Amino acid sequence: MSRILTIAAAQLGPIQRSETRASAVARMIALMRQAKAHGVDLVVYPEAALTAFFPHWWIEDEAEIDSYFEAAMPSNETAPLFEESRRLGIGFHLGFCELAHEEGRRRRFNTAILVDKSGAIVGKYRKIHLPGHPEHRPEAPFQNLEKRYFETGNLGWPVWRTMDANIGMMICNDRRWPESYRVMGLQDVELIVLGYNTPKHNPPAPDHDRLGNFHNQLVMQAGAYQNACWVVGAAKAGPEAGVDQIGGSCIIAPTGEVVAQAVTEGDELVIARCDMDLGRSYKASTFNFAKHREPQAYGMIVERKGAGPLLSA
Ligand code: ING
Repeated sequence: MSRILTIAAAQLGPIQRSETRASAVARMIALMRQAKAHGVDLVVYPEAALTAFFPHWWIEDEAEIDSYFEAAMPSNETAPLFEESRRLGIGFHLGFCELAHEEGRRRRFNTAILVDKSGAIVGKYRKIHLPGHPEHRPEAPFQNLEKRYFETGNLGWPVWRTMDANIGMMICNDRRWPESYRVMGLQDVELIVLGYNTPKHNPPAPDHDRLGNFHNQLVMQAGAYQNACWVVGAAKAGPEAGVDQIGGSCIIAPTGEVVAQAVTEGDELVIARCDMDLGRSYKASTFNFAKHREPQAYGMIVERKGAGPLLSA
């Protein structure tokens, strides 16, 4: 009996600074209802899907910063999404900015949750690779201040058994780092879901801009193939609060092939039937980790943060 999950990457167009959470949630519910008509089991929404991506601008007022965070999940504004999930019997992934109170202090994370078909939160992940810079760069056309507004995620990369599959999460910049996939690959992950906000222009490296969509797919295809798992990426796309962001939401098979992708930069469902057993032949041969990996040779990957002296020196 094959384990088919029909999955939708629910790409969102821009959420402007003036747009309310209620409006964003209404857009997401509309996509969830469309997904139901296609027999979808799991809907993947983007990173920071409730508001404009505020790390793109410098904010000093603490209350204004907190206004982009969720102090509860679900909250009054997001409860309708959970209720619709339960009513339709559809699970979902949601990226949002989490305000937590742990170890006696207020803590801010770039977070994602996995919700099952009963509307219950199965798992939570907090973004580990925070790109950009903590300081204000007034000369740049926009900022990327995730290192200022968020703490590094402290939950690792867990994998959960739900919907009869091993499902894990990462967030945006995590997808560019092979370690993110491999930690989950070593837990026999079968599906990784992620959201992203990726500007078309990268101020510190404008010569990379022409390759934005290529790099987006390259890293997810590599991660999928090298860990024999499905990867689903959902963009917050289009011109948002003065920053133009790539779309390119897609569903990638354990073969490394892109099986479905977005063709707009707005709200768009990208749907595919995903056989959770498709990675088995790779995990039994090419990527049989237990048989072929050589961890004793990999020490440098964990011991060093940045590049260091040549082993041959
Ligand atoms: N955004 C971007 C990302 O990793 C970025 C940062 C943009 C990196 C362009 C490289 C090039 O997709 C987030 N939110 O991580």
